Amino acid sequence: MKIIGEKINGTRQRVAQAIAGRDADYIQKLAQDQAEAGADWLDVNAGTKQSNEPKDLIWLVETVQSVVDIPLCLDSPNPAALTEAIQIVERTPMINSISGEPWRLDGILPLVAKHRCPVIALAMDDGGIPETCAGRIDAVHKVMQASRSCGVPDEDVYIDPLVMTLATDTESANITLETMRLIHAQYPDTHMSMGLSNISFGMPARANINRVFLILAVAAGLDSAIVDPMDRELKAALLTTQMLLGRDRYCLNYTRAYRAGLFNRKEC
Ligand code: THG
Repeated sequence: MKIIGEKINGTRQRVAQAIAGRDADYIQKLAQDQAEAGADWLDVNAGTKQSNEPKDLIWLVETVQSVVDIPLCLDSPNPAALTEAIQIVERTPMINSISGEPWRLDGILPLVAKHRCPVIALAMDDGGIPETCAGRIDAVHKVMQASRSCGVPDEDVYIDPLVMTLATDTESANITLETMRLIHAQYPDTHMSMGLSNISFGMPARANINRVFLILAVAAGLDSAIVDPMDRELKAALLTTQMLLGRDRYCLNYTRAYRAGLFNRKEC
């Protein structure tokens, strides 16, 4: 299971402030904490208006990669911002994201093919986010047809079934999980990723919802996610799930984490 750290996201108010005020210390602490917690990639999302985005994203990339050596996940729909950011990254980044929207496929897929980056592909198209599984799978077909025709191997594609908050639709987790099962059956060589914390926007006790949803999603085929890597209980739940599903040889990861104190209540 690959973890993408979610914290450096300009839609979070404190991060938006830090970007606007060029507060490198605040961003660098978020980067170091997530890297130490074991993140495989760090999501960087400038969250700003299109005109500011390239320079804000460049500043974030430079600020983050001067203190950590894990790769970045460049989170932007904007081909111009991604094109600039990819010139200055020190390690091959993940691109977040493409979708079935032609302007994103045309603007971003050539970058992905040229730099051989892993890429997140959203299950949506120019009609927006489909409400049904069938609509989301249709969008995935469009993206996969385009990525294959650009020579991007399926193994480099992380399909995102899309997670909407339960607060506005109590079926939203079911729709995401069913979409995942269909994707897993039809595109077995791709990976699957999601923005886990979206599920709990506007709800109380968010960490609890995120944690249980992660377990259900892993059972449905999720092998990567944008999450809070510092949530120790989330990590404990994940290790336990992987072990129960037979994905932890000799229970090594679980027992190692136990010895390292992950399940120690005091420290949770
Ligand atoms: N798919 C893809 N990329 C994405 C999303 C997605 N990028 C952005 C977003 N959705 C995923 N990232 C976040 C980041 C933070 C939160 C939710 C999604 C969030 N954080 C809370 C906060 O900041 O206060 C609480 C969580 C916490 O305590 O850390 O809500 O769907 N491809």
